[in-house]
Amino acid sequence: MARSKISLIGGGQIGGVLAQLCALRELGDVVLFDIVENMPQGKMLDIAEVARVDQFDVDLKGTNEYKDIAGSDIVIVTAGLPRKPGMSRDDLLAVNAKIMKQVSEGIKEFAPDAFVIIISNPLDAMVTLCQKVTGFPAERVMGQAGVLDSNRFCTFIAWELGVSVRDVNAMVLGGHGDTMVPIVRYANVNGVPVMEQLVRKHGESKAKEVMTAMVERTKMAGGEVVKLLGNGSAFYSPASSAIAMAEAILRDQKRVLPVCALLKGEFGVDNYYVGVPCVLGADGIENIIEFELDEEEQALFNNSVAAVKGLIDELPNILPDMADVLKS
Ligand code: TXD
Repeated sequence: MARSKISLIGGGQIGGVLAQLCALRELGDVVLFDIVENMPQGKMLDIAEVARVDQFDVDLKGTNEYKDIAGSDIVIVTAGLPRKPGMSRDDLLAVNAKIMKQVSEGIKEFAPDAFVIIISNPLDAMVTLCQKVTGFPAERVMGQAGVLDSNRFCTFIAWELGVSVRDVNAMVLGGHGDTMVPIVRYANVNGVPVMEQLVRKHGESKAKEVMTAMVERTKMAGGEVVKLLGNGSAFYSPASSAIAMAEAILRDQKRVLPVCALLKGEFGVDNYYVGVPCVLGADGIENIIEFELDEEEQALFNNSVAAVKGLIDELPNILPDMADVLKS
């Protein structure tokens, strides 16, 4: 069987980790594209030169030319600026929208059959823009945010309860911004509700406080890393999260993961990209798993969708030549 081909657009912090993870897991041959000359070639040479130690057999290529992404099964996009301390993801809209337009045109021309996973921020707006520019079917264009945000929530729960994070299930829905919605009601440790464990540990009122603190930390977790790093944003965790999505598609795993997907009426939202639980397999987003939100969750979800809408509404001002496509 021929190897899969994965192209990574953006060879910075996340792009480099993505390339290494693809190689370590032998997901397929990898192309790393960046506009900076020599840098992607250098990173791929560096990774290739440890193939014997790490025991992988895949071809690795760094490039500055879009033609090298031809025949890709999956394209993962990290091109764009990361935040600096004090910035919100939304502050990146104007500069990253211009980059995303260029990148999407490259993908459309050279990898028209690929699945596309966007990582660049502000995530939901960047996925929307990529889908509009490429015109690819929505099940082939998606964003990574929820896998990471949910994993952050699971991590804080595991630390609080002193259990393995592998046994924690908790999801974060909505847009990948300060309004994201950690779903408390369904958070569980191998089926046992987290809230019940917190009440047993702390008593009713303290349990709520502890949960609220974990929810708030989850929402601000990206900023916490940005502040500590001082320069740039999280890169190991978004890379691993996107690899889980790519692997689910390439190996037809039917994983249920929170994915930034185009909603067509699900959760009461029409024609916007936001994070919801999806089945990922060989056909990309094969199903959106809808479930009943309670009144408070739905209100928080709607608020998050409204924040995404606000960004989408700004796109035609940033890209006036795209106004018609963006309205379609
Ligand atoms: O979970 C998530 N979705 C995220 C997203 C979590 C953390 C960070 N997230 C966002 O990913 C972050 O806000 C940024 O928008 C992207 C990429 O973050 P990274 O840390 O990898 O940024 P770098 O190191 O600056 O790398 C970006 C690369 C850099 O090498 C540039 O030269 C390149 O993008 N770049 C381009 N590549 C191709 N084409 C164009 N036009 C281009 N412009 C810049």
